[in-house]
Amino acid sequence: MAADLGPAMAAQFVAGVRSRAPRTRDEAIDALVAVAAGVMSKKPRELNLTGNPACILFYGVNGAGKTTTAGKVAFRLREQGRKPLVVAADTYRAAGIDQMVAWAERAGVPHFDGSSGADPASVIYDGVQMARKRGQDVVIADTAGRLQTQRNLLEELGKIGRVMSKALDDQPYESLLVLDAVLGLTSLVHAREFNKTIPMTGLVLAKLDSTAKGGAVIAIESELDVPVKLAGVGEAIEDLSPFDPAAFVRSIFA
Ligand SMILES: Nc1nc2c(ncn2[C@@H]2O[C@H](COP(=O)(O)OP(=O)(O)O)[C@@H](O)[C@H]2O)c(=O)[nH]1
Ligand SMILES: [Mg+2]
Repeated sequence: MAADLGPAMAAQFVAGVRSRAPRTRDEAIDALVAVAAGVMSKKPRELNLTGNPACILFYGVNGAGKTTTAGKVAFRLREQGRKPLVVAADTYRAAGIDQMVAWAERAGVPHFDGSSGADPASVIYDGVQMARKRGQDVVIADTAGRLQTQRNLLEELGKIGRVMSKALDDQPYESLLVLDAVLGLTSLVHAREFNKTIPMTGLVLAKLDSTAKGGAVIAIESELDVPVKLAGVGEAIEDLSPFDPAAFVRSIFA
């Protein structure tokens, strides 16, 4: 656990718990929850879906869970009576588009597909126009995996963000970095670099059902002030959950 928190955050937890002088195990857990609440982001954890159309952009490293989460969110929003359009903008590989299309079909929502090799920013721009034309009120955009060390791919993501803002006449949209709970503190390095590239409004913590506990998000929230807004809790379409920081802290220290 301490490894996931990182040394600075772990020290802060130890000091914070000591100062509360817990006498029982339950009091110690309550103290951990209180310390976590003090360092984690206070921004709202609900998705802001007020735009016209509302947009949710997913990005992150390969295999983090972007496409799966986009499919789950499409399904959830459709169930809630929204009219999502999925935009398959992982144009880096043909399989990237196919995977998003398969999830959109599972979710029962329409999709707008980039062609293999197309400029993802243009695909997303066109997707927003398509959503307006068809009366779809939420755009869910999937993108190719990229590493924080791949300069050109990071620049491409920066451009995607700028084009998204332009397509939306500067209305806010959800810009979500998807993190794999299994990656531990490596995620902090990813989050720092992505956050410099595109205005980030939230995090998704995927694979929270795995043996990994994802404690690194506490350090990420503390340093960057971006809240985890969604958690992936399995591979099925309904395996998406809101993120409850207190429950999360209890589960990682239990
Ligand atoms: N157990 C579990 N597996 C997940 C979750 N989210 C994604 N995965 C799996 O992680 C792998 C990569 O997911 P994918 O969405 O393709 O990642 P992407 O490369 O970021 O688009 C797939 O095998 C998914 O089934 C989750 O919340 N829990
Ligand atoms: Mg993908």
